[in-house]
Amino acid sequence: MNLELVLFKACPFAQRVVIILDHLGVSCKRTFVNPSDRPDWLFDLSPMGQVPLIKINDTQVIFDSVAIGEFLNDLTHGTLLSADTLERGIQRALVEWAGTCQRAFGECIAAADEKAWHRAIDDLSEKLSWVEKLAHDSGPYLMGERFSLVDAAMAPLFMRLQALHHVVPCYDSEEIPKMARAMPVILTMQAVQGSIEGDFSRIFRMMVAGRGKGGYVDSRMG
Ligand SMILES: N[C@@H](CCC(=O)N[C@@H](CS)C(=O)NCC(=O)O)C(=O)O
Repeated sequence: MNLELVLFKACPFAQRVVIILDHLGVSCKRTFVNPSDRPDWLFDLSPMGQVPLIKINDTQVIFDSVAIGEFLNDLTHGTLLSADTLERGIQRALVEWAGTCQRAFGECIAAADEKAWHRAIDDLSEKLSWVEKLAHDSGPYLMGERFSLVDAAMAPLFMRLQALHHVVPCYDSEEIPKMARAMPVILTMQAVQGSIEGDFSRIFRMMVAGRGKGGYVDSRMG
């Protein structure tokens, strides 16, 4: 099967797919698109012209990182979702929820001032508390012994949270012990480390400048 992933360089949703591809050992061509100059063909392949999308044998397309992740896992008879029906349902719910957390993170780096920052960080903490609540008591990964689609969905957010934490403290490990336990394990995985091309701290700086120029986080970046 011939696969081609269409992505933006710093898109956290596309990064999930890169992690899954690498973890499963699936080879796939990558086509980068400029987010500020999206080609017309992107809108022919994906309803909102969003990335990621994956082309299969140049004829079929699957859009949305959640659907692509499940497709790749099915394709390889992978173990990124639990064999247990109930556990699999919870994992799927968390993969979806990770997207909501990711968007809440975007509001944090976009905060115009301190008041907006506190509002955004409180909202993110509240959203992350659901991941903490549903994560397994024992690790090393969020859902137990095995790396799962939940870890792949949260990895790009963990990378960004860690970068933000160096600039402005944005979480208390004692309040999120299960995530704090899984975060370093996930972030040091080869598939995660290799999922962003280039220096992530530079990319993060650009993300903040793009979303929140002159705002609370940007003004603290020095
Ligand atoms: N639910 C989608 C979200 C994808 C998404 O928001 N992609 C962003 C880039 S990170 C995008 O294409 N933004 C352009 C737009 O929404 O117009 C997924 O999980 O794939």
